[in-house]
Amino acid sequence: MDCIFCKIISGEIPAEKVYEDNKVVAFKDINPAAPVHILIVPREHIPSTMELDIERASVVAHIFLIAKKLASEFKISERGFRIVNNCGSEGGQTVNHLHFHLIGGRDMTWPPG
Ligand code: D5M
Repeated sequence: MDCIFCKIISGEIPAEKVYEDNKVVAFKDINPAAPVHILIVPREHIPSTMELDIERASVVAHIFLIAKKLASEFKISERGFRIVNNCGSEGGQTVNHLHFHLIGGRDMTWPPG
């Protein structure tokens, strides 16, 4: 499958991995939007939130628990952070493999652009 995140998960292309288990992989974003910018992705190729179903939805809860753990490890838990999922072209999704951005280490603004 021609999916860049599947290739990172399999090790076919390099990435700075910061966590992995049997369900998810987390690695540093190649184009960081903040001092801490980590992507957390399911090992399974789910194209976007729109393809989630009840059988696979539990991976999202797992991703949030890993985000919490990484927020502590990367020392952004005390001041706060943002978890972002972009879905579809108007949502700003550029890689069609479900992923959550963990972003922190600076003040955020609202609404996002
Ligand atoms: O976010 C997709 C994100 O994926 C974007 O912030 C860049 C990042 N990206 C793309 N290619 C790579 C590689 N090879 N390593 C690490 N990070 C990568 P989206 O929500 O789809 O706009």
